[in-house]
Amino acid sequence: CGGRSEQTASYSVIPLPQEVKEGSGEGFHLTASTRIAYPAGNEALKNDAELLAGYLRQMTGHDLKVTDSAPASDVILLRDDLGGANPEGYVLTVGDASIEINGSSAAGTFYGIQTLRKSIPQAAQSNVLFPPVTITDEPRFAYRGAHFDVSRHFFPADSVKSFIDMLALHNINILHWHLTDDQGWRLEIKSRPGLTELGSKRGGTVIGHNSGQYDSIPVEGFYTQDEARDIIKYAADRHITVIPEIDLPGHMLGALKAYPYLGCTGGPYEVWQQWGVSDDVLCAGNDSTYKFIDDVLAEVVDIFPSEYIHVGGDECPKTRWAACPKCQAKIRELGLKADSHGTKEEKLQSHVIHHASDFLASKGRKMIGWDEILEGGLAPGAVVMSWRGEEGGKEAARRGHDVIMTPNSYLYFDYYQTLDRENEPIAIGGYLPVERVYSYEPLPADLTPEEAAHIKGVQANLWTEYIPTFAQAQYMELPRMAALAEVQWSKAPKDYKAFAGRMPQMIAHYDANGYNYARHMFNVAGTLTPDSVSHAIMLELSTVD
Ligand code: NAG
Repeated sequence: CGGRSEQTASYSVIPLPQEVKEGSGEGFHLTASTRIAYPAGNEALKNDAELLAGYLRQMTGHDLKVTDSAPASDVILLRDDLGGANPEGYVLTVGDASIEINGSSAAGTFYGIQTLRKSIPQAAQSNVLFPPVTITDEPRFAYRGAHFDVSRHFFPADSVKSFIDMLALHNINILHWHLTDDQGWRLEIKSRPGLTELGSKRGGTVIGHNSGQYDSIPVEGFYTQDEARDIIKYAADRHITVIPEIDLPGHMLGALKAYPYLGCTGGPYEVWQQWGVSDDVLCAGNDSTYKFIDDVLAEVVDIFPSEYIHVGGDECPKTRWAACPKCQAKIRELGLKADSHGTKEEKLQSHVIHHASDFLASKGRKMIGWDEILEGGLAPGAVVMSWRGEEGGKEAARRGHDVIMTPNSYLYFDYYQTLDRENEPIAIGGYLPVERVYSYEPLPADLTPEEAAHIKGVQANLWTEYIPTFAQAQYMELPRMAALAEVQWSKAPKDYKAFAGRMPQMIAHYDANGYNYARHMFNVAGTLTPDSVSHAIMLELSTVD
């Protein structure tokens, strides 16, 4: 085998495939002469084949040839004609002469590729023996999301692509891209140039937990529409859909800075240098606000091909609206009354969200919002993202709406990973060790099967108030993203010890990619340590690579 050593693959990967059946025979020897073949004319599989070649180069040093004329042996064969109800399902068969990955669609093939790639235990200049096997696999949930806040801190396009690579490694198929907030507007909107000219810049950032002191270090940055399209394509090539979020009517200081007439008081407003919930929000009594929403969403829909567009809806205080003559006039004009569904200001928020939803529907799109969109009445067909626990999600499911579960107590990756406050980088608060993420069960036991069918999936969120660098974003994501992946994908009963045992091989992939991760979550053998282990021990272990 060309004088190279040979490592043996292990199918104990993350997320755990649904069924792994040992085959007979010797297995497949991957060497420099192995070919990767795709059906002639199949562009999607050609792209998948090239990605596979890249992954294999990274783990073995071999630069395998990609071809559309399949040799009889020594070949990794990609197909997408498996059939089957789940478009993301695949069968991976390893024999002596070939490996075949057949998906129900190119996406299914891509997940078979991920499994194959992750079965290589370490990055080395080596051949690989893949033991004979048949793996039959498909995801538990169709929506497997990860959210990335690029407003509180800006991350350049290359970092977003690296984030997308991390998602691919974890079989995640949705990037929820949080593009706007009080601390910065990050997407070019041609009809409103002020959004990025003024709204994407702040003069500094509060030090620590809203200490009242500021660092005076400017933070700025935004994505041009071309850059956004390039990122969407990069994600699509990895079978990932980008869902943009324009957070409204609260969390809007970025926009108010540029267009103060959109606020109830008329401003002036500043791009916020601190964290939390601002009283200043879009004025819901002003016709220009509705025009603004339409104009922004029109461009968003033009850039992003996703079926769903996220319009936020979270944390919109009603103080300004209660005192604003225009908002009160609007409430009268619409005949909004307080009732068991909410106050009249909450009804007004519901009116704004209905407006956005109707606009998106007119463009053939559907709306997602945070669970606050339940207040004052849900827009028809709205998808609810349940973040303040699961209650909002359960209520929405009972009313027949689709739901994405992202309860903060299990899936907010901006929370601390350990109890060690001295040596962990500063975080927003909370305590969310990887074991707790792993323990999350997205289908609440008290829903009927019909209601539970509305829970379309699971997502973890990365808010970046306390995450100024991409290396730290990786640190907060990893290894928790591995636990998330198993919650999203695997149907097998949970077994944390077994999961921890599969982690070292995953870490080899983190290392091969140069990802930063929370090393002190692992002991020398690479097994996850319970957080009760004293920090002294963890620190000592973290120095062992
Ligand atoms: C919430 C806010 C978010 C903030 C995060 C921090 C949602 C939907 N809203 O207060 O803006 O960054 O928590 O954990 O999460």
